[in-house]
Amino acid sequence: MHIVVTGGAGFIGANFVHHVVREHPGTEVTVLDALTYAGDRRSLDPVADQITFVTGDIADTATVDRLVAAADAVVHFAAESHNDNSLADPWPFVQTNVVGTYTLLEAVRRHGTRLHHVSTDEVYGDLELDDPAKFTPTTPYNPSSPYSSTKASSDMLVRAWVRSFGVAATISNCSNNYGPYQHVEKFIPRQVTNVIDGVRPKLYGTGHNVRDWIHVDDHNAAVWEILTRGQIGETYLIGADGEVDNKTVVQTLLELMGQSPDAYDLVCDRPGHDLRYAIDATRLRDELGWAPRFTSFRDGLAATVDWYRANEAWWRPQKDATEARYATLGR
Ligand code: NAD
Ligand code: TDX
Repeated sequence: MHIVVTGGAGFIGANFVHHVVREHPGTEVTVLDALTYAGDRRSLDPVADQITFVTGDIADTATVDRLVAAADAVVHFAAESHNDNSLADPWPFVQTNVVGTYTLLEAVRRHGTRLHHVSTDEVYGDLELDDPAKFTPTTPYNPSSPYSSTKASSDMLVRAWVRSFGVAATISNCSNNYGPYQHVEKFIPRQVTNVIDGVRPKLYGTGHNVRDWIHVDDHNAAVWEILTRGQIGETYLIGADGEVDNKTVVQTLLELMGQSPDAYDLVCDRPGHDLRYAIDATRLRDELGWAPRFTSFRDGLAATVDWYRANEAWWRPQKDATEARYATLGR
C-alpha cells in the first residue's frame, strides 16, 4: 500500500510515520507537509531514508492531485491545531482546515483514493464536570472555538462527500494526545520545558478543566486499524479513558521533575475555554479490537518528561518565540 500522510512533520503525523515504518514495513509512505511553524522535518530524521518528503500545501490543487493520483490512501493529519492561535487569528484555520480538506476531498473523488480524516473530540463542544455522559459517534456537533469549528466543518465536508459522491472515507475524533515531538505551545510540553528552564508552570483559570489524555502511539495504532479495517463512511471515537484535570497534570509533572507540587501559577483563562472532554471508544474497541497500550498516564508522562530532557536541541529553537506569543496574551 502507498499512503500519503498530510501533516507528517507535525506532532501526531510524525509519530504516525514512525509507527508505520516500524510496524508495517511494506508500506510506501509519502509525506505532504507545508512546514508551517508547527512542522519540523527533523521529527522525521530517524526514518528519512525510508519515506518520500514533499514540501507543499494541502490547499494547492496541482500538488495534491499529483500525489493523490499515485496513492492508494491518504491519511489526513495536516491542520492548524492550536486553540489559542485560532483565537488570535482564525483565518489560517479556515484556509487549511476547511479549504485544505476540501481540496483533498476533490482529489480523492477524482482518483477513487481511500481517505482517512483525522479529527478531534472538540467538535462535540464540552461536558459539565459532573456529567456522567461521554462523547459518542451520535453526540451532536457543538464546537466552541475557531479551531474546533473549522475541524467540525472539515468533518461535515467529509461526511457530505461520502454520501453525495461515494468517496471512500472514514473519520476519527480523538481526545488530547501527549508524547514525543509535540510542539512546546501545547499544555504538557510547555509546562515540562518551563520547569526545565526554572519557570513555574502556568494553569489557565482555575486549573479544573478536564482533558481525556491518550498517548500518541495509542492514537496512531487506532488510526492504522481504522484505515485498514474500518467501515467506509463511519466515524470512530478514539480515547483511552484518561480523564485528568489540568491541575493534577501539572502537580504530577512537578512531582516527577522533583519540584514542590504547588510550584505553579494560575494565569488568566482562555476565552471560551472548554470545561471537559470525555470519549466513549466502545465502537473502536468492539469492532476493531483496539485497546490502548499506555494504561498508566503517570508512566507515559514520565517517559515524555525524559524525552524532552533528552531532546532539548529539538524544542529549544521554538521556545522563546512561543513564550513571547503567550506573553502578549497575558498567559
Ligand atoms: P501539529 O500542529 O503538531 O502539526 C500539524 C502539521 O500540519 C504541521 O507539520 C504543519 O506544518 C502541517 N500543516 C499545517 N498547515 C498545512 C497545510 N496547509 N498544508 C500542509 N501541511 C500543513 O498538529 P497535531 O497536534 O499533530 O495534530 C494533527 C491532527 O490531529 C490535526 O488534524 C488535529 O486536529 C488532530 N488532533 C490533534 C489532537 C492533539 O491532541 N494534538 C487530538 C485530536 C486530534
Ligand atoms: O499553558 C497552558 N496552560 C493551561 O492550563 C496551556 C497551553 C494550556 N492549558 C490548558 C488548556 C486546556 O484545558 O490545558 C489544556 C490543554 O491545552 P492545549 O494543549 O492547548 O490543548 P486543547 O486546547 O485541549 O486542544 C488539544 O486537544 C485537542 C489539541 O491542541 C487539539 O489540536 C486537539 O484537537
